[in-house]
Amino acid sequence: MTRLKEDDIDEISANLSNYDNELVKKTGYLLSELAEYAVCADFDKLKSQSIQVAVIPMTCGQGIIGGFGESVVSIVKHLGFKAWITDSPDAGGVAEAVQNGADVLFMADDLRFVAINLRTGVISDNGDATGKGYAAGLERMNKGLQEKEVLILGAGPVGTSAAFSLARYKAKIFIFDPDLSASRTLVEKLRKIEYTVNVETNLDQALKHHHLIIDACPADNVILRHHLREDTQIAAPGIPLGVESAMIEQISPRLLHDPLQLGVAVMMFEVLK
Ligand code: 2YC
Repeated sequence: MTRLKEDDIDEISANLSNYDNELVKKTGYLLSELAEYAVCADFDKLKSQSIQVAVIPMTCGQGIIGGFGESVVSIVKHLGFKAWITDSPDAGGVAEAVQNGADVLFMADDLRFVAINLRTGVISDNGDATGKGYAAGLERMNKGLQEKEVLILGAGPVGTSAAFSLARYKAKIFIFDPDLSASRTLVEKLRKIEYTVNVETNLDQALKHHHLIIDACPADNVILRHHLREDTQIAAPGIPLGVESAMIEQISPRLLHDPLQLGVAVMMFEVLK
């Protein structure tokens, strides 16, 4: 899993309304609407005012990322909820959050980024939520994916979660992972819900053939100029972005990519289900 750097996230808090404008242009949905859509929730907005969310910095492992907790708070507030970052990190922060009446906790160490609903016990994992959010974004960009071919790059937690959402959208799923056994594991997981996934073994061929792509791999310079067509659309949860930098400007109206926003928004609505 890619660890965010401070400069990946330092613009989030100040640009959330601009983020929403861009998202509406591409998907027709605001961040809050797309996150609800991704988890098939129909959330009563009035209740949001009564829900308290605490974000707890975690110092373990490689420690705190400057601005990470603050960015999560700003995204959750943008969704209409009350949120704050605890004064203390770690166990002290958890105690502080509970003592101050938090209903939902967000916290991330080096391995997991989770949201926990203290009232219901519902837990959302960032990787799973991000996969759902980006599959939903691509589906809304296309006003439906039924029978459409979608290529997923990366059979990790995000790509796997995206595949389950694509199955719900009845898309024709193709998976490429440099590790063939990872692709095969994903195929087996979807077979359990009787959904077929096709394995791509040649990346260049796959990128030349497919124009609906979920880039869930942590590599840059993977999707290159000669892969891109007028109708190419890319939902890219992967950090760093896989599109070659010279092409980002040109593809941007048909590109979904952010370091944290969509995944956090889906986590929030997932723990309220
Ligand atoms: O500031 C803190 O509390 C740090 N302990 C947060 C560490 C987050 C590490 N994980 C990541 O950077 C990525 C994020 C995109 C979410 C999942 N992994």
